[in-house]
Amino acid sequence: MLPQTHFRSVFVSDIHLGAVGSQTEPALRFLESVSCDYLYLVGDVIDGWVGRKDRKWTPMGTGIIREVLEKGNKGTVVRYTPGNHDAFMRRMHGVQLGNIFIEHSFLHTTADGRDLLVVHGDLFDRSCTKYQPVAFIGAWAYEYLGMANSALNKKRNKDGKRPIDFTTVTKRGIKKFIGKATNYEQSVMDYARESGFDGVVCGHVHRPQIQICDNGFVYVNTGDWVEHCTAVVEHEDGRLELLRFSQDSQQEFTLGAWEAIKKLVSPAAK
Ligand SMILES: [Mn+2]
Repeated sequence: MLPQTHFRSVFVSDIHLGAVGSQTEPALRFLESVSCDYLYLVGDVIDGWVGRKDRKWTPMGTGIIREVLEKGNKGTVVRYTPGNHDAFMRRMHGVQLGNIFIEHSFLHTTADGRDLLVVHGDLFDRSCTKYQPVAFIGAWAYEYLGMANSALNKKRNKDGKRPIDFTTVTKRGIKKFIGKATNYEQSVMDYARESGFDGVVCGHVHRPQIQICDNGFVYVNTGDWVEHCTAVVEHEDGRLELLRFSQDSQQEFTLGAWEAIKKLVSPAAK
């Protein structure tokens, strides 16, 4: 077995297993090379949209599923928030299979105490929502974000903080966040910030990014395994780092082959 590097958390999304163009082998190599306390599958991991002709499930795809199951068996908490390409998995929200949890969204608290909303993010993409009536979007948003929201309120309650009225923020506000913001990133950030999170981890748009805003709010996009081959890791001290698989080193994979395309040092603890 390859030597594994340990991180507190690993976030991956948009592997699009089964789709032509999925860089399944580098994704598998990456997952095999890391161990972690928390593994977040941030949606579009399996691509259920692919038609018969284009179908391209490979043994590597099976390898990824097996690797995820194995990590779960060894004690990693696996949290899977399905996306629009693996929306069939959304029917299983609330299901726990061993150490694998399937929910629409999660609250992840970093080692340095930041509360992050983890969600695939297609809800905030106007091209996915523009033909839907407001009432539908509101109901969808409420269910979709409910798990992370109630987890945040439970935590705030424990910390002696006032609960956040998510019904108002989510049901009435979602159209505002989706409709008025200039872009996807801004919509996601506006929603998460107004909902009391300290940051958001999403995927969906295949634009890997770590961005720290003025008030320390952090926007994290895990990128994808079609074009970029990226993942985000959380170190033991809560630092988040975006990693990219280097094309040149696909033959002999080691963690040294990762090019840290942006390193994020956490802002001072709250
Ligand atoms: Mn998506």
